[in-house]
Amino acid sequence: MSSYSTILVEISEQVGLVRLNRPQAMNALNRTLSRELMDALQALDSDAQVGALVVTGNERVFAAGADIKEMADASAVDMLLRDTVSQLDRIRQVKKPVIAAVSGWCLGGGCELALSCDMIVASESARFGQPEINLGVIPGAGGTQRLARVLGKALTMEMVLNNRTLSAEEALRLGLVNRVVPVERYLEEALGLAQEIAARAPLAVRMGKEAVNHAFDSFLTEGLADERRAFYFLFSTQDQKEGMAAFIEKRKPEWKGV
Ligand code: CO8
Repeated sequence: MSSYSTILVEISEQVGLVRLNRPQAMNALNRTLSRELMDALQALDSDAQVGALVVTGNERVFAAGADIKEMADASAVDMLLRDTVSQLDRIRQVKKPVIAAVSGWCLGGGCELALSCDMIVASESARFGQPEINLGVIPGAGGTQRLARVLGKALTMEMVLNNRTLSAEEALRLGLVNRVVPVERYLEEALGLAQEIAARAPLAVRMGKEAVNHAFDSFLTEGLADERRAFYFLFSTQDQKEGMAAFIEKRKPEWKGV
């Protein structure tokens, strides 16, 4: 497990902890990180000593989304062939409960990763958003589907179409997160919750997770596939090239609608 370059993994008291570790890039989910994260989660899932998993970033950022620099010049076909989204989708195969411990920015693919976990423990500084519209694209790893299921249509539209972000308190009130605690305690709180669940009857926990997920599963697979196709398609537009170049060059994009 020590051979990962973009994450840190540890196991303690029946809980497997994965820390996203690209602080210089705000934990942006590049291809290596996405693959390593899912490899680690699957390895922990099949480790008999582990009963629950926690995914976290650092105090300042959970993850600022997919790596814009890695995909700025990609064509739609490049995106389809790389299919990084399928990498992240592997989280749906994890059988043990996965808790996201979120502090600071939780944006784009980072927000989608947190939403793919079974529960979210947030620090007071957590901020959730889907800023893809600023880049000339849309969420690609489930944001449109999972946010709509929890928040409903009105607010999800604002988030996806106009980069409306949610504070930790709003996210708690709206049912997106389980708990909000001071920054100093968010990881400890998530680990504590994971330890409590890990000490419970393993098979009942597994079936419980599966059963709750079934409540959300109908049409999810279809919705995810539609969203993914639209996300990849947008890489054939000039606006995506402009939007991502503008982010990297730290300027305002000029949209052309082509
Ligand atoms: N990708 C690549 N590099 C990034 C990213 C990113 N998503 N976010 C930040 N960085 C880099 C910056 O370019 C900067 O690098 P450098 O020092 O070389 O200039 C460094 O991280 C620090 O960032 P900032 O200087 O911008 O830090 P600030 O504290 O001023 O701002 C923010 C922090 C608000 C998080 C800001 O960095 C930001 O807005 N980031 C981009 C957020 C975003 O647009 N996310 C959506 C990306 S698209 C996406 O996620 C689509 C998901 C589809 C599927 C996922 C598959 C994996």
